[in-house]
Amino acid sequence: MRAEEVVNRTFNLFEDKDTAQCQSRLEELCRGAVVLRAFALADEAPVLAALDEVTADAPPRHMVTPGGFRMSVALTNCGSYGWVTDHTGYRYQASDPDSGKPWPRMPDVFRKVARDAAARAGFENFNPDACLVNLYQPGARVSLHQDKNERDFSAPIVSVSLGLPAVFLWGGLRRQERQVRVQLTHGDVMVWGGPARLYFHGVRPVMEGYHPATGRLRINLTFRRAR
Ligand code: MD3
Ligand code: FE
Repeated sequence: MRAEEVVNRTFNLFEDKDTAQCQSRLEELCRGAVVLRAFALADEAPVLAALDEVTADAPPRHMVTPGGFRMSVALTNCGSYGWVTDHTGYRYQASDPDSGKPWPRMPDVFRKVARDAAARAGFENFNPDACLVNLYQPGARVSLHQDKNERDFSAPIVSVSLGLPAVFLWGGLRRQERQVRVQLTHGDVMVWGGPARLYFHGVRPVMEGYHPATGRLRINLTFRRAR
């Protein structure tokens, strides 16, 4: 699908917002990319409790990109593998580079939300082995990139947004393609796979604010099959 078609289809969907919301709040951005509005709210309390345990075991930290830039997002991981970056490159590894310990195990409620969201979007039997936890303080952003450090691209990616809202940038297979902006709020879940799996994406700087669940933070849980 060409970028212009993606944009047109997206705008048509937005014009048709009432219809989209009636279909249990599932919005299809393009083939393979779905937003499930408020999907994680049913499990909000256990998700937040489990998140506290993960961040207590493996505290979020600012990593450095291979180019030498300190990321504005602080990150940690849970599951068998964690995504890390340093001056040598991006990769998945089984241990936390700060502590040398294995990452905390993936909480059952995380796995369940990710699996159920993937199934709702049409990807049955999603079995993530990695959960990246991104913490955004006001001003933090993620520049346009592709997720391509995973071994095989047949599994989808599931992303849970918590706390402060953010504007998500949704591009195409080429960096130059124009981007659609999607507002993501507390409890929204996005699922990408198939033809959308390698789309460029990013996050605009998070605005100052306060959310009862997370305080002055946006938190994103990104579930992937890494190995
Ligand atoms: C779009 N995180 O950690 S959601 C990332 O909100 C990342 O913290 C953002 O991009 C965040 O890599 C965006 C995750 C996401 C993951 C995979 C995608 C968005 C995607 C693959 C294709 C298109
Ligand atoms: Fe990404």
